[in-house]
Amino acid sequence: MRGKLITLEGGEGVGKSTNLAYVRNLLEQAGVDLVVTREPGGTEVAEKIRSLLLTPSEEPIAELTELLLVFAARAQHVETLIRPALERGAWVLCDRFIDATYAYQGGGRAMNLGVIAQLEQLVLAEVRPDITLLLDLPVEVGMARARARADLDRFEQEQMSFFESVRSAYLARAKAEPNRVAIIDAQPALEKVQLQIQQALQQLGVAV
Ligand code: Z5A
Repeated sequence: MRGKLITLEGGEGVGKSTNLAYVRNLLEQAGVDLVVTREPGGTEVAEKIRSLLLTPSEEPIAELTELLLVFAARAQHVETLIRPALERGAWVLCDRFIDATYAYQGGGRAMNLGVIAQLEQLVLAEVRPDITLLLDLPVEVGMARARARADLDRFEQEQMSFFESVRSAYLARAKAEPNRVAIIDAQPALEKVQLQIQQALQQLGVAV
């Protein structure tokens, strides 16, 4: 039987890395054969593209270049890692995926959603997330957490209005697909966030 693709999404500082470890642990305890990966990245070549995307450079990266790099990394990731894993029945837990493109390039950069949809169809074909956990947080809270954690990458150096657009685009995706996307309030203490994650996975039919 084909495996499930579970994705974790959200803006800056929402706690994706922290909660990815929690979801991984829940699924492994449930005996799931699990592949854990991330975007952009997840394979040797895609990780090289990630580094191009995240490292601040003197030469600005044009918006279209950024979009195509995101999808180039994804094409490599889907072809060589995600689809083969799903086809052999493994589950894939991915830190960011297609919703991030609609949020960052579609929302943050205001790029044409029709173009994104065409690239989505070309690159993903039949591969779509079964379940998405959207960690949601007011932008100023997330930015304060991100700033306290480490140096800011190329995206994290954007203006607040960029992140407000990212957040709105994510919430619009969740509203459009409530059976796939669970909104998790990422503001309370970690235990409360993780309780919501556990409940969402149960409600979405993932037995843990
Ligand atoms: N990008 C794109 O533009 N288009 C695309 O299609 C894709 C990606 C796929 C890389 O993402 C960038 O790529 C991303 C968009 C772009 N933009 N950026 N930046 P990334 O996922 O690798 O980068 P990230 O957003 O920095 O993710 P992260 O490392 O998982 O960070 P995080 O969500 O902030 O998680 P964290 O490090 O676990 O948490 C942040 C801090 O908050 C940390 O100190 C925690 O201890 C703390 N924390 C977590 N939860 C709590 C609670 N509940 N209370 C208090 N403090 C907490």
